[in-house]
Amino acid sequence: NVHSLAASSSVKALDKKGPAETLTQNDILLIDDDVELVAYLKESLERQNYYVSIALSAERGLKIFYETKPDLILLDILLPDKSGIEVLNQIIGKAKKERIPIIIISGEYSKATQMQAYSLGVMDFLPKPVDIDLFLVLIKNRFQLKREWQESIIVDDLTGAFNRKHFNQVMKQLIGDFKRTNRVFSLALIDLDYFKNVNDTYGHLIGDEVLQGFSELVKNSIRLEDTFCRYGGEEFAVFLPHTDAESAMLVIQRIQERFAATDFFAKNEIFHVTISSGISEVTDAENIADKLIEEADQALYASKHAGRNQTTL
Ligand code: GH3
Ligand code: MG
Ligand code: MG
Ligand code: MG
Repeated sequence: NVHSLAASSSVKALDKKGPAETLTQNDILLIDDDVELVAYLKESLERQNYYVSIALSAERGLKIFYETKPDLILLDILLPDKSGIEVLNQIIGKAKKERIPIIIISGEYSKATQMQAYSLGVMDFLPKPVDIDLFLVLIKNRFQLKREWQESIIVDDLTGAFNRKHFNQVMKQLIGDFKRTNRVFSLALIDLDYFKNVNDTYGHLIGDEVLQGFSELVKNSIRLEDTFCRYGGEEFAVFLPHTDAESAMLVIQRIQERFAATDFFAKNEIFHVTISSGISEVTDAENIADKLIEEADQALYASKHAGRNQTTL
């Protein structure tokens, strides 16, 4: 398993992947029973490089929605099996939570219907016949807004830790500080031990709870000026400004011991999870980010290799 750690060698691989790649979004779900219009809209959208899934009924639309998680939804009101308002009622909660824009396109645009749709939280209601230019520019705007929103996110949903985007920002900022003031800072990389076993034994939801419990513990164990990030799966990082590696080691070891002593409950039993960590400290002004990450990664690897539940400097 030490091997798989090296293979997945976390940080560098993740570092290469810019936000643009993870933010790719062009999947549109079109729910409408007007076959001619559907064909025309699909063709127009695909010419703008969107990918369009088609549902000619409400039932089919709901199925695709739950299975594929589209980035934007176009919804007709008059559908053969049930009303678009009913569809809206079913999906609006999830759509709002995940910021999936829903645009109503309907030949039934009475005030009452529009009121219903807007009250449920729809932002756009386009009457039929559709003006294709207005339609395309509206969609472009909605995607733009969504992208801006996504780019503003710096906190991980599950754990409340900062995400990798923020990790990179903090790294940059600390390096800037170091170059100006020469004050030391440290980086700790933390990986949960045998976490796959936790999932396999107790299930993914319990695994999620362990990640949350761990994150709570870390947040309660570090100073305000320290930054706790999740940059993938069950791998975390802590930046400790104005802290040398020895002091950082004490902080992380305390977390390691407290976590190992934390009781988790599932399947009528108590179980424990441990962490392995690697610490590095900024030394000279060249290649700071790469060096810091590489050294911490190597130290983490050493912790794993030496049997886990430990911290290496
Ligand atoms: P090692 O001690 O070598 O780190 O072993 P490991 O089992 O922790 O390592 P491995 O990388 O093989 O497994 C990591 C697992 O973490 C696999 C993946 O399914 C799980 N995981 C990643 N993210 C999440 C998550 O958000 N929730 C849950 N429940 N599991 C996750
Ligand atoms: Mg219709
Ligand atoms: Mg891992
Ligand atoms: Mg692990």
